[in-house]
Amino acid sequence: MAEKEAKSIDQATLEMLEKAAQDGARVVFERAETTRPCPIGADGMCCSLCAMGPCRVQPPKGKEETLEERRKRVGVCGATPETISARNFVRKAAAGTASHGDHGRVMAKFFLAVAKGEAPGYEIKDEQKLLQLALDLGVTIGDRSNEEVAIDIANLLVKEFGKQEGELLFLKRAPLKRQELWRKQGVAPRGIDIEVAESMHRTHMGTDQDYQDLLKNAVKVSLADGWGGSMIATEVQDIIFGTPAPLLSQINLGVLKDDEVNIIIHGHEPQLAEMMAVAAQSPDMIAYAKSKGAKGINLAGMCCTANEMLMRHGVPIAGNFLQQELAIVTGALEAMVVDVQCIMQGLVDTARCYHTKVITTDPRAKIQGATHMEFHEHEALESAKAIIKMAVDNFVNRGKNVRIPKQKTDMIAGFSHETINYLLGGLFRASYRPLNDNIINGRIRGVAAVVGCNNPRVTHDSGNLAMVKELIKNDVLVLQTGCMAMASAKAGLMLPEAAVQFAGDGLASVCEAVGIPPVLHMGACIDNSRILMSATAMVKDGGLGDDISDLPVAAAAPEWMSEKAITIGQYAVASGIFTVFGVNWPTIGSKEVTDFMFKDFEEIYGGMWAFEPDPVKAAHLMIAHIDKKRKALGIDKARERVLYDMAMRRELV
Ligand code: SF4
Ligand code: MSK
Repeated sequence: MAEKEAKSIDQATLEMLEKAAQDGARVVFERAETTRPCPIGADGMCCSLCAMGPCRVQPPKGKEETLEERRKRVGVCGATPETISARNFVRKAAAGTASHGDHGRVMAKFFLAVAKGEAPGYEIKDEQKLLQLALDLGVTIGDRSNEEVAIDIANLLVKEFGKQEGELLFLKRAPLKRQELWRKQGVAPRGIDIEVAESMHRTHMGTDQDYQDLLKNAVKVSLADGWGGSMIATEVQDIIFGTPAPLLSQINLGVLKDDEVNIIIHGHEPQLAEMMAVAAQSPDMIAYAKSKGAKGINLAGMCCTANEMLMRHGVPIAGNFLQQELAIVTGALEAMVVDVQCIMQGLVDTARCYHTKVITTDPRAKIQGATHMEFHEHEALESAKAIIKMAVDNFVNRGKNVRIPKQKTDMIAGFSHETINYLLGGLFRASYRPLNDNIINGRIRGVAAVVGCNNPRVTHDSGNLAMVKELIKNDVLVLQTGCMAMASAKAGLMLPEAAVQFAGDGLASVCEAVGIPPVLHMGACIDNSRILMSATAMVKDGGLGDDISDLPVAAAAPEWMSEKAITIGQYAVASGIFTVFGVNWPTIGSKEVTDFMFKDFEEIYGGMWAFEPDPVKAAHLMIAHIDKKRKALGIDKARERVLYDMAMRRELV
C-alpha cells in the first residue's frame, strides 16, 4: 500500500492530509510517525507508580526462563511483571469508569435540575422511559407529576455515585444468573466512585500485589461503568433529550458548507450541544449570520457528542476521532466547540494555520491557547448563543485557502434498544422474539458489537471496515457505537441497501423484511449500555439460554485507543461476552496475566478477552465463538439447513 493510503481508507481524510502538508499544519497522523510508541510501555511492562522507578521490566530472554533470570525481571520494589501488568490494566479500567462516571454524574445532577425547573429550556421529553425507569427503581408514580417522579429518580441516581454499601441498582436489570455470578465472585460494584477510589488505592505502590486479585478489581470497577455510570448517562439523556428513533443523516467532511458559518461540536456530553442545535435555528442567530455575509449556520458533530446529536436530531457528522484536526484543515471551520474527552490538544496548533476558533466550554476541560466560554445550564440558551455569535463573527476572517472534500454519505441512525424492540416486534408487542427466532432458525448467525475509537497506529477506519464486512457477509448482525459506527456509516454500511450488497443471504433477507441496515448505529460510547440491555432482552425473550454468556454474540474494538475502551471491553467480558481487541494488547508483556484474561476468565465469567490485530482473523474468532454458542444451544443444525437451502437457491438462479 502506498504510504499515503496506509494512513486512511477514507478519501476525504487523505485529501485533507495532503492539504495539511501543503499548509504546514501539523496533525495526528504526522505526530504518530515522529512519536513512536515505547515498546515496553505498550506491553504493559513499565511501572511509574513511585519515585524509585520508573521501572521497565524487560521481556524474558528465552522461552525457558530460569528462576534466577526470572528473579531479576522485577521492579526496584520487587514487583513482578504480573503485578506491574495487572496494576496498569486496573488503572486504565478505573480511568474509563471515572470518565464515563463523571459524565453520568453530571447528567444525573442535570436531570435533577431539569426536574426542579432549574434548567430553563430543557424538559422531560420521554415520559414513557421516565415511567419505566420509575417502575424499575421502585419509585412511586401514582398521580404525581412527571417532575415529582423525576426528582425521586434523580436523587436515587445521584446517590449511586457516592454509595458505600450494597449494590448498584441497575445490576438487577441483568439476567438473574449473571447477577448471582457477580455476587458469588465478589465483583458486584457497591457504588461508582468507591470502586474507582479503591482501584487507585489497590494499585498504589505496595498494596495489592496478586495479579488475580487485581484483575478481579478490574472487573468490579468496569461493571460500575457498564451497569452504572454509562447506563445512568444513557437513561437520563434519553429521558431529557428523547430516546433515539431511526432517522436519516449524512456523514464525512463534505457536510461542511462553503457559504455558511460552520460550527463543529466535539466531545461527549450533549447538554450544550442540544442547546446549540436550538440556538443555531433561532431567527435572530440566522439573521446575524446573514448580516455577516453567510447564508446560514451549519452545525455538525465530531466524535461522541456528534453521535448524541445524530441519534436524536439527525445533525450531520463531520467525522470520527482522527478527523478532528482535518475539519480545521478545510479552512472552512469557524469554530470547534468542545466539551470533554477525546479532544486532541493538537487542535489548537492546527488552528494556528487557519482562522478557526477552538472554544472550550467545560470547567473540567480547558486547553492552553483555546478560548474558554463556560457553558452554564441555568442559562443554557444564552451560553449557546454567545458561542454561536463568536463563530459568526469569525466568518469574515475565513481566508481563500478553503477546500471542503466532497465526500458525504447518507446514513440511517437512531437504533436505541427500545427502537429495535419496536422494529422487530411491532408497536403493540415490542419484543426481541423475532430476532431470537431468526437466530434460532439460522438466518441470523449471531450478533456482534463492533465499537471503539480510531488509532493512527492502524490505517484509519480499515480495521473496522474489514471486520464489519466480514461479519455481515457471514450473516452476523452488527451493532455499533462510537467512532467505529462512523467508520461504517462513511462506507455506506448504515443504509438498508447495504444488506443486499454486503450481507449474507440469511441476514439480508431479515434486513429486507424489517427494512433495516445490516449494521445498526446505537449511539455514543456510553450507549454501549444499550447493547447490554439488548443482550439482556435477548436472554429474557427466551430460546437462547438463560445468561448473556449463552448467547451467540461477540464484541470487538479493532481500532481502540482510549482507557474507556478498556473499561467497556472489560464490562462486556464480565457480562459474559467474548471480546477481541486489535491494535495492541496492554498486558501482553506478562504471559500469566494475559493467559488468565484470555482463558481462565471464560471459566469464571463465561466471557473472555482475545487480541488479534488482523481484523478479518478477528472477525473469524468472533464467528467461531458464535458457532460454539450455537452448538451449545443445539441450534447449529438449523443454520446448516439454511445454508443448504441458500446454496440450492443459488443453483436455481
Ligand atoms: Fe518500580 Fe515498584 Fe515503584 Fe513501580 S512501585 S516504580 S515497580 S519500585
Ligand atoms: S469518541 S472514546 S475516540 S469511540 Fe467516544 Fe471515539 Fe473512542 Fe473517543
